[in-house]
Amino acid sequence: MKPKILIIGACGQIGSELTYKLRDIHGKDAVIASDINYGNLELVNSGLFEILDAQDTTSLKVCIEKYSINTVYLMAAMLSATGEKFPMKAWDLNMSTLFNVLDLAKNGQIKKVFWPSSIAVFGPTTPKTNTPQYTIMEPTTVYGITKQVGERWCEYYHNKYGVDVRSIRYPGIISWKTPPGGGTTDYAVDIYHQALAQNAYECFLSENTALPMMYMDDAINATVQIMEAPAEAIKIRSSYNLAAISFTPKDMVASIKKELPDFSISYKPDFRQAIADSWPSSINDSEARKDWNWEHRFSLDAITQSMLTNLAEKAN
Ligand code: AKB
Repeated sequence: MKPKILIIGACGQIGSELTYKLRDIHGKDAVIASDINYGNLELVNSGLFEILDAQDTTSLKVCIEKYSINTVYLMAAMLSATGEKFPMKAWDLNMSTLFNVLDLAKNGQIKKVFWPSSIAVFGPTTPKTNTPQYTIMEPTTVYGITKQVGERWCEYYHNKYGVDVRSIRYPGIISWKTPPGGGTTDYAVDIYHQALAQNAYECFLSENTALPMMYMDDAINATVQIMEAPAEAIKIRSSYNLAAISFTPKDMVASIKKELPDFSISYKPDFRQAIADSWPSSINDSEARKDWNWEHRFSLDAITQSMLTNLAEKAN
């Protein structure tokens, strides 16, 4: 099957880079980017783009038919920090878009779905280090609840209706092209922007808060890899644990200081500290490594070098 791809939420942090990567692989005309508004003009102007509210079943169906789409990447979601401010909006957005896409797949209108889950599916009762694939999951954020419930529904649609849906539990993602929005792990991107702008940063998490993180290049490779794997290789149809590295704000400071020795940080934890404290500090992703050969490439120092170089070039 030659993929004809729709990316929902293409203006966002991961959606934008996924759009560029999938166009490189499958050709410009095979990938239609969509979002609820023109949130990222560079992306909008880079190829086929549709304004689309994926909560609206009819609009989604019309777009799928217009372009004969067979593969959907559903990247639109309200993340953990914003979700706590607008709990019902987060629930409605995250769940209704998933059901709309899963139902189109159930009815045979699309053949393959990618839906991202998150480390937010875990909660304070989950084993905190080297968190296994199968374990206690009692998320305490609305975002985490939507991702956990969503995983159950993905597995259900696969088992009951044969829907080819694939998913990974993203850790915090670090990138320079498009900023993240509304997440608890966003500090790990902001810190590089502020390091270049003013050689200082006020961090909203405490210095020893360890969280699982990953560079965007690794996250995009994982996404492409799981979608390209043969269906028989995908043994888990809820969502795969996925890991690269884990670090604290203090570790980041040490890494940045290797490039910018005068960089300084202060700590002012806010409501996001409680969210971070409820999540694992490291993840066991042996199932992904075994089933579809996942391997990460970027270390913290490699991320720091790439972020500082690319952000500095972008600013000039
Ligand atoms: C967030 O912080 O909410 C996201 C995530 C870990 O899913 N980056």
